[in-house]
Amino acid sequence: HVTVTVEPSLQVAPYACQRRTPLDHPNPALVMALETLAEAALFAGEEARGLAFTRAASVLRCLPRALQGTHELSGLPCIGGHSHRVLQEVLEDGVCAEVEAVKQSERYQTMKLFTQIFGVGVRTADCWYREGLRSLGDLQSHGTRLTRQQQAGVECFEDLAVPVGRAEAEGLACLVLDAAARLLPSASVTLAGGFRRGKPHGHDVDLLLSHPEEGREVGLLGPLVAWLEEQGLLLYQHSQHSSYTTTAEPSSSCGPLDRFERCFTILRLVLPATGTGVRAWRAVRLDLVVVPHSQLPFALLGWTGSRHFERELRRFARHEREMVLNSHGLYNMRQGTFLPASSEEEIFQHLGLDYIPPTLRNA
Ligand code: 8DG
Ligand code: MN
Ligand code: MN
Repeated sequence: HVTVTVEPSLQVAPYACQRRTPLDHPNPALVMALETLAEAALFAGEEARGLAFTRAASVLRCLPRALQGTHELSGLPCIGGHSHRVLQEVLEDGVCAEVEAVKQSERYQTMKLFTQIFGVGVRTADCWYREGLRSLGDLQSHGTRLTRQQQAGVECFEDLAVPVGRAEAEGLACLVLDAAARLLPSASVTLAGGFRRGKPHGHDVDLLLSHPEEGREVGLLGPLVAWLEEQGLLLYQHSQHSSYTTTAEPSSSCGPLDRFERCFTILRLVLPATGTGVRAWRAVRLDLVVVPHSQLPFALLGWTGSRHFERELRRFARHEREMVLNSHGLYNMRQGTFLPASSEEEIFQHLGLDYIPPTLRNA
């Protein structure tokens, strides 16, 4: 007799914040193809097209098994005609000609290089590309004017291209916690960003500083940064003051930017002892964000990512709940009130969403 196994049909909710998306998933080639096109669209300044590819890629990221064929795509949300063709080609031929052409193109490779520089966004990279610049060497030989931040980014480029390991990130979190607790007893430090989602590597280290007593966190960052400087650990820093006011109209339209006091740094990460003649440190990016205790669950949710998961949470809040979510709070537009929360779980409850733990937010 014959045994026929029928794979259960794939069910995917429309918003990424309604889905459980682990770090490792069974469709890496398909996801990579779509994410390359998403990136290329952003490099071309076509944000809507980029978002469409990102949404399609995110749907594939959450599938529990490998996609069997394009017949399975019909029930899935967010897969447009273009994404459909790309997926079909990768399923049938292993690669998609359009994706391969993008990856080979001078434009894509140069934009990828330039936007990887700390302090360089798509617009700056695009200007440089149109001026004919193609390499870091070109920036120097053409005497391109760089901001202090970009200058530091170019100087540390090779170091910053090396991924930060989890142990290194946790080491930095401990270093910052020790220093913060000496300056302010009971200060807390939380490792957010990709590491909180379970990623083994990251392009930077994102730390949230707080204190269990509201208001005590004020004035911590300056002395902390000064201490790092005294230790000779600071290669670059720029700070921003808090610009948060409760009277300001809540907004989720300003992208991932929030109004916390923060410091963007490049730190000298001291490496374990090695042989003679080997440099004993490496430059790494560290973001420090100061958060009042009452806003900590919102900041934690906002700074854990992924960026797409955050964007979807905010879109869900606005369009499905008439609420505004950002890293400071959750605002109910119908009632005209802020909804406080003492944990991430409570924020999901307010939104009427099943709780998604950090390791399943890799949308
Ligand atoms: P990686 O470093 O491992 O490459 O990935 P990641 O940790 O997920 O990316 P990230 O670029 O470090 O961003 C981490 C999260 O922090 C992401 O969800 C977006 C968020 N984030 C910023 N900047 C800001 C900001 O200014 N305000 C808020 N609220 N969030 C921000 O990166
Ligand atoms: Mn990060
Ligand atoms: Mn960051």
